[in-house]
Amino acid sequence: MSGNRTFTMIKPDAVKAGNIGNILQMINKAGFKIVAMKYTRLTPEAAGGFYAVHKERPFYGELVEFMSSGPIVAAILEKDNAVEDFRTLIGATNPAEAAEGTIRKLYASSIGENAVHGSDSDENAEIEGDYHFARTELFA
Ligand code: 3AN
Repeated sequence: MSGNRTFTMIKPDAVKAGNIGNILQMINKAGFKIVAMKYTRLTPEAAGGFYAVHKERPFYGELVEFMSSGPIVAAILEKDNAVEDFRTLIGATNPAEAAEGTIRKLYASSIGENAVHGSDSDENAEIEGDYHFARTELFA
C-alpha cells in the first residue's frame, strides 16, 4: 500500500530565482497539504548527511556544495499516493527530459540545479522528513 506523505526541498537555485511562491502554489493546486515547512540553510555537513546515499557518485561534492550554497525550503507534504504523485508533479531529474507543466520543466536549469527535491520511496520520505523535522517537532 502506498503512503500518504512525502518530503520536499525547494533548492537554492529556485529560492534565489524567487520561485518559492510559484512552486508552493503548484504543490497546493496539485492537492498536497503542507503539514510541516521551514525556510533554512543547510551546512555542508547537513547537506552531505542528507545525500549520503550518493556519496560514491561523481557529482556528490558538487551536489553538497550547491545544496549548502543558499537558503532552501523544506516541507512534509500529505496526499494519497504522495511519493509517486509528487514525482510526477516535479518531473524528471534532468529538466531537459521533464514533461511539460512539471515544476522542473518550468523552473529547473540543469540536472544539478533542478529546483526541487522529492522523496523516491515511502521509506525515504519518512527518513528525510525526520532528518529535517523530528527534533523540531518537540516544539510543535
Ligand atoms: P532525483 O532528485 O530526481 O531523485 P537523484 O536521486 O538521482 O534524482 O539525484 C539526487 C540529486 O543529485 C538530484 N536532484 C540532482 O540535484 C543531483 N544529480 C543527480 N544526477 C546528477 C548529475 N548527473 N550531475 C549532477 N547532479 C546530479
